[in-house]
Parts: sequence; C-alpha cells; structure tokens
Amino acid sequence: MLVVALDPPFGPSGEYSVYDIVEETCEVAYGYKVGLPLVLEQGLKVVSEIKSTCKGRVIVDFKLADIGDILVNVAEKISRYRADAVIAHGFIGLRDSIDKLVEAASRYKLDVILVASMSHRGSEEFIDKHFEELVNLSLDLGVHGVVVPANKPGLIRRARQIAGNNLRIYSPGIGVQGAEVGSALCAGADYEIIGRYITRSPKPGEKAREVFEKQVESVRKCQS
Ligand code: BMP
Repeated sequence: MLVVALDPPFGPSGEYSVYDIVEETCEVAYGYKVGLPLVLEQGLKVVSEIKSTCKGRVIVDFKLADIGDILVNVAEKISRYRADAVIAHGFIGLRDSIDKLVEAASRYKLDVILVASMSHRGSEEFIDKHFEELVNLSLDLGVHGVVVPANKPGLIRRARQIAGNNLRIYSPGIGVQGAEVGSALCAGADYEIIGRYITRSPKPGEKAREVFEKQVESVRKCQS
C-alpha cells in the first residue's frame, strides 16, 4: 500500500542517507520510487543498492517521454540495475514510442506504469483532458499500472471503474502536497506514493509506520 518516494535530501536537514530511510521503512513499504533527483546525485547503482538493502520493489520514475528507440535504450540500462518497474508518460502516444517500450520492458522483465494524470495544477491544461484515453491505452496495452494523483479522487474512482482490477493505481500527492493519508486508497488506489512527509521527518521509520497504520485504518473504515 505504501510506496516511499526517495527524493533527497533525507531528514529535516539532510542528516540521513537514502539507505537509512530504506532500512527504517523496509518493514512497512511495499516499494520505493526513485527519480532523477536521487539518480543524478548517486547514479543508477543506487537502484541495485536499494534492492540489496530491502526486498521491496523499486520503481524508476524518470517520467519517460521520448521516441521508442531511446525508451528501449533507457529500459535496458535501468533493467541492468535490477529495477522492477519504470514510469513513462502516456501522452507520448503508442506508435513508435510506448509500443516499443512495452515490448522491450517485457523482455527485460520491467513493469511499465503510465502517467494518466498528475497532482500539480498544470495537469489540467493538457494531460487531464485525455485522462480516460490514457487509462484505456494502459488497459489495452496490458501494462502494470497508472499514476493517478490522490488530490483527484474522482479520477481515481473513474480509473478503477474503467480498469477494474486490471491496472494497479499509484497515487502521489499525499502529505506535503495536501491529500490525507489513506484517502487515495479509499477512492480505489492500490498504492499511495509518499515522499517528504516521511523522508524529511526527524524519525522516518516511526513516520512510515504511522502512515502504514493510518492506511490500514482508513481502508478498514471506508470498506465498512
Ligand atoms: P511528496 O510526497 O514528497 O510530495 O513526493 C511525491 C512524489 O511523487 C515525487 O517523487 C513526485 O515526483 C511524484 N509525483 C507527484 O508528486 N505528482 C504526480 O502527479 C506524479 C508524480 O510522480
């Protein structure tokens, strides 16, 4: 249920390493999301090192948006570091782009997650206008999942309606960006992606456990 977004710095003033965060949260995290801020600091080897620290899944989030041949090149490099999944934009379209990524990812045993909406306001300008098409594209391709933000519970519900149980829904936007812990799960998401609320806390391990307990409690309440 909990995916920890590992964007540096870690701790209130950068006093922790990424591995401190992973060790302290491993027990309650389903997985970790690694993006450009961490990889630009530490290189892609951080992915395999996280995998050696905790058995959770590692999702590489470069929000890929490129021509197919370049996407394939990136997928191959990511897979060398034992990543489990990769996030790409859906708006780049299928032909000569996502189609090639999906084919390569299956060869490299990488799950593909497509962005169907985002948590910032600008998402409404372009991306959200194609939300249902992006969910349908993801469904038709049989990819692993979609990103739909927690501050748009109506879109989460709609994605679940369209996709049933055939797509995993990942929801960021909780804590620092304003949505309540557990709210996306109640709307139908499978995983809440939470970063700074946990990683900038003075006690990230305790915060992650508190988040996990709140998620369990919210799901129990909203399902009853
Ligand atoms: P935080 O919980 O610290 O706000 O982090 C959210 C994480 O989710 C960041 O890594 C960000 O890149 C990502 N994210 C987001 O916030 N909104 C989106 O729409 C898509 C994202 O991947």
